[in-house]
Amino acid sequence: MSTEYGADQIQILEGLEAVRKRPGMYIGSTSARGLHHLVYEIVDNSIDEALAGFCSEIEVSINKDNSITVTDNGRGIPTGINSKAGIPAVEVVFTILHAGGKFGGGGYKVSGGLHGVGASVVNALSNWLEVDICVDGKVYNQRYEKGKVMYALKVAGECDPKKTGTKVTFKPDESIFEETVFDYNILKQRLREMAFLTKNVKIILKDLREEEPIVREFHYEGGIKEFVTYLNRSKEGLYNDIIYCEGTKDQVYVEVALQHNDSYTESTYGFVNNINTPEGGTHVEGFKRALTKTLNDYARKNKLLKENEQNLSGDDIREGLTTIISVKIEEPQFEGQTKQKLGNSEARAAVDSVVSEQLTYYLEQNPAVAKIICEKSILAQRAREAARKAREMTRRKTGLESNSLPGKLADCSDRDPAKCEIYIVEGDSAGGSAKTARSRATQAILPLRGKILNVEKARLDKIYANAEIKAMITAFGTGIHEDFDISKLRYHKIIIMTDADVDGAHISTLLLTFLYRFMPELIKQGYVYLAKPPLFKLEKNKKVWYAYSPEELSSILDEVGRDNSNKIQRYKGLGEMDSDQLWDTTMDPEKRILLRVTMDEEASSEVDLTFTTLMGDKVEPRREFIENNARFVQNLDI
Ligand code: TSJ
Repeated sequence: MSTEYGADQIQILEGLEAVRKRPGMYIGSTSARGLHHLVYEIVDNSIDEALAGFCSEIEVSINKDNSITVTDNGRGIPTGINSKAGIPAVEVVFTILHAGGKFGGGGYKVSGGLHGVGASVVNALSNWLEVDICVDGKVYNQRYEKGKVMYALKVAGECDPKKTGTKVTFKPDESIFEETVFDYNILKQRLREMAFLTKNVKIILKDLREEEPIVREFHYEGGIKEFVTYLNRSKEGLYNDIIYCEGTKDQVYVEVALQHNDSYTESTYGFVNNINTPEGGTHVEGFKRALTKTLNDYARKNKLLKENEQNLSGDDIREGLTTIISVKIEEPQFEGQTKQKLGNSEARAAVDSVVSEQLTYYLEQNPAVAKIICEKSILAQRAREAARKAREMTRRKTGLESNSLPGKLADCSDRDPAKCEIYIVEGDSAGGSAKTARSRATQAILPLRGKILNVEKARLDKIYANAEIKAMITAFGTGIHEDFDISKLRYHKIIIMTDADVDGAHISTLLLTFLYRFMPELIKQGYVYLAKPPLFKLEKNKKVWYAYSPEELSSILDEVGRDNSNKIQRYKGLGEMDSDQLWDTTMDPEKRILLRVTMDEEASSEVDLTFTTLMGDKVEPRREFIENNARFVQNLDI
């Protein structure tokens, strides 16, 4: 069969061989992340078809054998012979490296995975891949194994002559990927994002591995406007509109949606060709410039800002603002260490121009909303000024920079941060037990009293005045914001230890929120942990077992026998344990369970949401969070 293919085909195989030899070069990694990228690479092709105006529905199925099927109702990948390669265009797509997009003409390639490499890479890294194209009432089919053509493109059946579309099924090669099981939640999150970014396309995700298949549909007619609504869903909007700007300039298509909410944090998310840019870049810069200038011009013109008053800063205007900036650009240039920052200067100018023009118009048409935004920004400006003063005071008074440590801290004696740990403990009584239990040389204890301030609900001046927060900042030694210096960190393990109940979980989240907002580097570099106290104690014949979950208790009971001599205690709080028990179960580095808190950079908008969801006032999303909260804490480190 393959004798039909001449020298070209040999070259082609060499191309895909290179992909198999060095998969990381083409998909970033062969971990779970790389595995999921395969799906995005395929789906991106259907998204392009939707952007071109020919596709309205995309279905992604996770099959029982962990293969993936992507189906769309687009025009179908062209089956005719590609004049340059002398083989059907579809075969070019799957067997020639870096092919894609431009062949066949008319295709406007804008979306693209992180590495923009396309279907041939997925083919090379799949045990097998099959494509079915429905066009003119016929189904064209071809199969590949590890990138090699199994047979020439053939007509394999008939389909509804009124319908067209493409179906691709592939099974990732287990000898290449370390992880071969698809994670429904990861795909769900990314496909939802894709649906927000591509209005009018319906994306259906099916998990057929379950007894009862899971089916989710993502379809947002409002596109990124609905994305902003979704991100603000656990907060209160300051006005009803989602402000929306759209336009094309210098061949850059720009879409921006924004709304202020009642929180004090800024959430600005940039996307380029549907890919998240966590490090921002020119598109985000263009937006910020336009927003700051337009708002100041409006405030001056309408006397909301008096002549003797200072201009509003960008930070003031973006306090509590959620923004999505989405640009589509033919040849994006990515910069920075991780290539996640947009570099094209025409994107800066395009976003600036589209937003300046349309936001000016919007403010003029909607003076009530304009007034709310200006007043909110002026308040932020005042608070920021007050905070600066408070911070300077704090710095002097408590010696944020000197080494006068908080009075409540029981410090350790060792001075090597790599060996030192600090336990942040809820309540004085548990703090007392922990101080008795600890290993003095390397374990420091900081007991916190009462309710921890929710930094999502407070302005900076109040935050800096808070005693518990001041104590943490001084104990860690790093300083915050512009003063932050991770090399000054005094402990390489910051361990949050709270009761194993709902209140304890709430306190942990408040503490994590503080760390995430004020010292994200600590989380990013893996210095933050949650202690895991046991839930049950089982005593039997003078022997003691501790269980950290109901399942564990049950399996211990199975082992020792379920009879009347079992004495089971359910721990409601750390306070119920004496110091020996606390040491044995939760603090002894040899036996304890620590959960490292991690942050997935790629999922930054979701992490953000996780915090605000839990912290916001609205009850419904909070429940949803508690149900899903497992994904936040990972890496069991025993
Ligand atoms: F490439 C691929 F295999 F990854 C793939 C491509 C996978 C899936 C599920 C769908 C697609 C795909 C490709 N869907 N729709 C298209 N459309 C084209 O390739 C196409 C069709 C017609 C024309 C034309 O100019 O007539 C141009 C293009 C790019």
